[in-house]
Amino acid sequence: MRQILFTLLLFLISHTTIAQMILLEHPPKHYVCYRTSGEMTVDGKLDEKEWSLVDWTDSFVDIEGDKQPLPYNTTKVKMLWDDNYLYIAAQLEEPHLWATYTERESVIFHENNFEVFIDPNGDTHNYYEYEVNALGTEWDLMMTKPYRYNGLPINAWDIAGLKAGIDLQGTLNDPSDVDSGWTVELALPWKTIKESATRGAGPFAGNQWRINFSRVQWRRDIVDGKYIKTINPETGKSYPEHNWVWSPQHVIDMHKPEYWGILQLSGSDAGKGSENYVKDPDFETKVVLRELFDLQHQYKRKHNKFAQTIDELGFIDLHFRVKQQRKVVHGI
Ligand SMILES: [Ca+2]
Ligand SMILES: [Ca+2]
Ligand SMILES: [Ca+2]
Ligand SMILES: [Ca+2]
Repeated sequence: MRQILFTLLLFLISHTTIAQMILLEHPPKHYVCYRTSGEMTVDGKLDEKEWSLVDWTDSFVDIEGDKQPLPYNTTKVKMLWDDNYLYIAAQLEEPHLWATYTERESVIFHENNFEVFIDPNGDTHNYYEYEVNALGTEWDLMMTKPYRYNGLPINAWDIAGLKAGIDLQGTLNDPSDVDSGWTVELALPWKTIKESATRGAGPFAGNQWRINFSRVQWRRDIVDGKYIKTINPETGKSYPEHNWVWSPQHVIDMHKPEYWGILQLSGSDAGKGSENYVKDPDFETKVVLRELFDLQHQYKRKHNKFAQTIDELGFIDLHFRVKQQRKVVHGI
């Protein structure tokens, strides 16, 4: 039944503008997150034994995936969890450490930063965003929905109880030398971040949450011993920023949670056994349904109402095609 539903949906949608469908060919990345039983000191230094027991993610790629060149600085992440926290460690290679924002809730991505996006129940609504720079200045917010569905950013929302540590491997805002990079270590309390999980469910082994990481990187020049954003002589303005991410979004938009990676919580302790990633058997069906959801919203923007029939969404020869598809699927 599951396969038939998927095949039918795929067929219905196969001749429309295909946005989400790229996920069928390029599924989101995934990470199996093991438990830590040790004391984690959230100071940006990844010298806890538990960190050495778990793998890094793949290095980040451009937000648009293989349409763009690979980033010129490496970024990667590790994760661990216990009953109280989700721990995240990020290593950002950076020859020129640069950060000036010191005010909490600044728009941190106007400078170089590291970002975390979490959607506990994967429904693409009620999700969190966290940004931090090399000074440890933070911006955290909750989104009711993605911006394209008129979602609201709730900046007053904070990750209550968050612990964050930054460690610099070099000198900040000093272009006279070449730095190695910076590390970010975070402990996000489940008590806070589980609030928008389905029925507020806490973490449990086998649970899967949607998560992605982004690094914003600006082109920079050194003028009079200081960093400035590189100006495009054709526009007189700075070049657009690079967006480097763990799981590619395929478009320049982090606010598509359906493209984010998948975090699977393991019941095993780090270094003791390994667990396979378990793919959601409904993954493909959800991709197709989200495409229909997007098409409906596109239709609404144009016509100020949702389509009442599938034909209105552009499936002109639907009945013929469904009939043909039944022949293929059922032989009738
Ligand atoms: Ca530490
Ligand atoms: Ca959600
Ligand atoms: Ca906030
Ligand atoms: Ca430096």
